[in-house]
Amino acid sequence: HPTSARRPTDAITVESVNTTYSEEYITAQFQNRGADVVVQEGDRFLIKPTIKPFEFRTKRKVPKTGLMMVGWGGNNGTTLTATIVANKHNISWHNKSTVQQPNYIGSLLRASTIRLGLDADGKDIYAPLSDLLPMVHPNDLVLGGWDISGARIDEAMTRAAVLEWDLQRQVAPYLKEYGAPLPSIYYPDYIAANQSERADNVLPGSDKQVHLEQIRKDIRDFKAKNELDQVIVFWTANTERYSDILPGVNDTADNILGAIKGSHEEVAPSTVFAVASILEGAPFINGAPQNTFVPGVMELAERHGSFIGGDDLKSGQTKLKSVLAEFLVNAGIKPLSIASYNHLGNNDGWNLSSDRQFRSKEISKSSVVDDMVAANHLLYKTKEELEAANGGPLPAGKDGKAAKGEHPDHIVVIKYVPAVGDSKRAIDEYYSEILGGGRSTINIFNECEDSLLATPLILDLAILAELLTRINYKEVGKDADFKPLYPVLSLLSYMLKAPLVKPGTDVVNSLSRQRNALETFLKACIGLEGSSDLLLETRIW
Ligand code: NAI
Ligand code: DG6
Repeated sequence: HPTSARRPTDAITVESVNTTYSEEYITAQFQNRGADVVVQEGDRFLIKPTIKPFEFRTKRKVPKTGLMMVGWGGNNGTTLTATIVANKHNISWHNKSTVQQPNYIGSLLRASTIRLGLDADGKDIYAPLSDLLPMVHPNDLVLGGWDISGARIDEAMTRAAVLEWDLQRQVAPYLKEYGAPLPSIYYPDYIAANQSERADNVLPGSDKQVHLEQIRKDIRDFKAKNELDQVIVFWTANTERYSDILPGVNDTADNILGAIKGSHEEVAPSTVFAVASILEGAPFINGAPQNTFVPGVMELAERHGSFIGGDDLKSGQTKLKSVLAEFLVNAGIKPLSIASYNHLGNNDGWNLSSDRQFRSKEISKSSVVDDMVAANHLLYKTKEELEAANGGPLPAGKDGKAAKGEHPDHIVVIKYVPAVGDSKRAIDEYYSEILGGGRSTINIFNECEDSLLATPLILDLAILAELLTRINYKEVGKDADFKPLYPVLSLLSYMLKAPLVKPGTDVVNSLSRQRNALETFLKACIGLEGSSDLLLETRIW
């Protein structure tokens, strides 16, 4: 299948004074064009275009990379493992109507393309996104990880009940060779009580420092045993409750290390994994919604220059929302309410049927339209505008919280319905104001296997995170030497519901802006301008 085809790692060559190739590096000059805006009296804007020269340097050698999943025995972990095995061994399988070939459909890197420019006949030429820079092929990822459930990976795949039986039957012998996941950290208070019956593979004791050391050792051992150059650690375990942010406990790097030493109750398993990964220099990505990255963890990542990314895979309903809400607001239509329901019957749904875990998911699913609303003050009055109209501060809302700017009502409901298994049903209503007080209602019903959407995202995140560790930059005229990117990998936002960003910078939820950022960055690394739809040659004589 073309999405799993192995392509040359030097498929794209740029011939330009801006781009140089050595055996070790691709080096590119890039002009970062922006604009400084001053908002002046009387609704006027003064804009000064800016240009900052940069140099990007990418290591060309693709490292031998391991992917260690926390929650390996879950639906995502086992689906990912079976998918890679099927692609690697070219295993096809019968479903009720056809013979299915393995593929990587749903992966931005493997199954989407990028426009490179025009050929001699003026026709657009597209290449797989993964051709832009040398990247790990998913088939080459060495897999491993942890789970609080001791089921072997083949047994866990059967338990997940995601894949067609004929595929399960054929990949099972390969999955059996992986054995069982490594024992993991289980603090029962963090996930739903209904998960306790599968927790039969847990690290003994309650000493969090001992747990931290064990996870660090697991990462080192996995790296050594498989002779890896790089290991990515990925949280695809159950959604945890939020940790309380407490001064002296998890607010600074030193405090979070101290809190682990003192086995403080507000240190979640996912935070221990994040800290272990940071201390081992292994990029850590959080595929679930909880606040693993408490302020102390962010500071620790910065201190060690160790890469982190998150939160929560953006697979279906939220991805569509980030497109639809933007379409409406950018079309000058005003969403008044967005009501999102879904029900599902897998173990994730069961865990989320517990209030505190649902709350984590509700938060990550709810923030996605905020930046689109903030971008259009013609439709949504800002807090300042409301206060000016009110002639003073606004009263608190019905929920007792401080008043904010105008915002559509937005609700998120998730229910557990065992019968539908991994096949999630998502129902959304977008209710909007149109011309002259008219109303528009858009209803959407989506049904699909959750884990088949999530698996390609995990691959994209792991492969991109690895790539971003190989890219260094220099601000020309300012930096003497090349340096790594900022540790919070906000370029991964496309795949994440509540993107983690550099503190003090804005979150971008718009899917098209997220893709554009990634595309522009990867192009910049080979000395190409960002993607533009100006198509000037089609507009002029
Ligand atoms: P799952 O419930 O099938 O798998 C989670 C696995 O984590 C289970 O095998 C469980 O035993 C294990 N686990 C729980 N706590 C653990 C710990 N402390 N250490 C190691 N293992 C632990 O869930 P699924 O469907 O694979 O989803 C995984 C995560 O990804 C969930 O948090 C979910 O909310 C999130 N997610 C899933 C999406 C999807 O479309 N499937 C999309 C977005 C996020
Ligand atoms: C129920 O909402 C289960 C969740 O884990 C979601 O399936 C997952 O977060 C994906 O959400 P979305 O909104 O991207 O479809």
